[in-house]
Amino acid sequence: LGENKVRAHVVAFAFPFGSHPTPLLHLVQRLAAAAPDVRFSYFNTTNSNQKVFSKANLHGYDNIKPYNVSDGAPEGHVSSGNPMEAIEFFIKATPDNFRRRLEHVVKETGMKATCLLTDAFLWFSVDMAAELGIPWLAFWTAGPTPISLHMYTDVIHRKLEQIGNSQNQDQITLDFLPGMSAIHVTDLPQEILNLDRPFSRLLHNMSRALPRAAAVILNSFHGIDSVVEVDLKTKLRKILTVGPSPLPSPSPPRDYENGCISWLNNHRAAAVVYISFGTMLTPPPPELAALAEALEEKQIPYLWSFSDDSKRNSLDEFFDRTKTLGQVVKWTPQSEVLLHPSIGVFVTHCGWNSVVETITGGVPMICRPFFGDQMLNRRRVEDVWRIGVGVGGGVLTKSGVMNALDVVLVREEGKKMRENIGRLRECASMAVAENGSSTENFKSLVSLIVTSCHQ
Ligand code: U2F
Repeated sequence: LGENKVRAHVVAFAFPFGSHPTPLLHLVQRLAAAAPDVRFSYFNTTNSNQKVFSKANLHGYDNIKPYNVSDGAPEGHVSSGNPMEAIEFFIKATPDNFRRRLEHVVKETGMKATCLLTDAFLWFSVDMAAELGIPWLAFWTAGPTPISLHMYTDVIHRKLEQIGNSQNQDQITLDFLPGMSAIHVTDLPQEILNLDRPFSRLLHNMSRALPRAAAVILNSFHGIDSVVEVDLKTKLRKILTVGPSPLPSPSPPRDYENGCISWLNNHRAAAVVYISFGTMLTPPPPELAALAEALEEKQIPYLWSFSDDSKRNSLDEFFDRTKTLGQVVKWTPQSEVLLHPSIGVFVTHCGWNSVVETITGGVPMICRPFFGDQMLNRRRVEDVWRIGVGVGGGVLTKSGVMNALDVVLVREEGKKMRENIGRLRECASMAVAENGSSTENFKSLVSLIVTSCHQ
């Protein structure tokens, strides 16, 4: 990168937990390819940078530079294994960790930041950007429903106070909010219901800061939640849906790592169950056992992404017995897996990236949500878009999984789900086609970034 040609300097701040840093890096990669003479500095904690960059391929992206910031954990601290502990240490370290690194980078490169592109969670960026006189671009890694509900946190609290204990919480829907009549109070994330914890306060502060962002970017597409999208437009200065994001193509192909794509090639169309619970959680052992028993009893081929070694022991015998039936791997090239014709159903926790990837692949879901926005996504999937099914009682049981597998793979309802997902997939491909809404929004984003150096 010829420094004297560089016009703008985009500084990206990652939220270093779960899958958050990866979609931000993908967005930075897309932007870096579209604007080769803009410099991108990507800030993330040391640990998370190591993980993200070991999977990413930055070959050819000379205009992206990673930088480490402190994760806030006290020196020598031994983790309790509770992810909230690490999140709270990190929150305490912000914004100073990012601010100090930014000062170093500006000194080292002689280039002022011309724009902050940060995970929306890092709401303090709005003040930092204002101090620097540059725009804040907030990247929301989940769907339109949860961001809208965060913006309505105060309204929801007032309404729930009014209702008091007079009604069974199970029965109360959010029909007083635009596009939310299908959502139940019991689907709401704890971070909206209970504002006592530092992480909830972070998200509450975010909801108040977002209207000041120059733009809010979503890995979503026009038409998936139209009423919510229209309503969000009245609250935010600019909303740019830019998904589904094409992944920067890896080289060498990731399949070389464990051969799961070649394994899928040997299976009939829509015959295989794909299982993954994302980057942050593994179901408790009794649920894992129930899922395994259902697969074995039904003799359904499976591809299982299982990265938590501490919980894998309990299934060792099952994996051994079913070696010819299924494959268990630590990591799959998931978006490619979901595009493979042999996949018939996806057992998922309903993380937003998984939902978008499965829509792109046209694969219906069996949903076992755990926390955050996952229950909201499950509700849309099952009751609104009708492209998947939950499991009876909300937890994985042998009979519940067997029934859900029948619904999706054998019964008429499954066929209907595939038709419905086909329609959403069509919306997604229209959005990313030439002149499609996501394509045009992405161009607006590039232009915001390129012109940020003239402000
Ligand atoms: C948090 O979600 P997660 O990171 O747990 O789950 P996803 O949003 O579904 O993202 C998982 C990503 O990891 C990829 C997969 C997704 O892009 O393709 N992956 C893979 O490539 N190979 C594998 O073997 C397994 C996964 C949070 F918990 C959710 O509630 C939020 O919705 C989400 C977004 O904010 O972040």
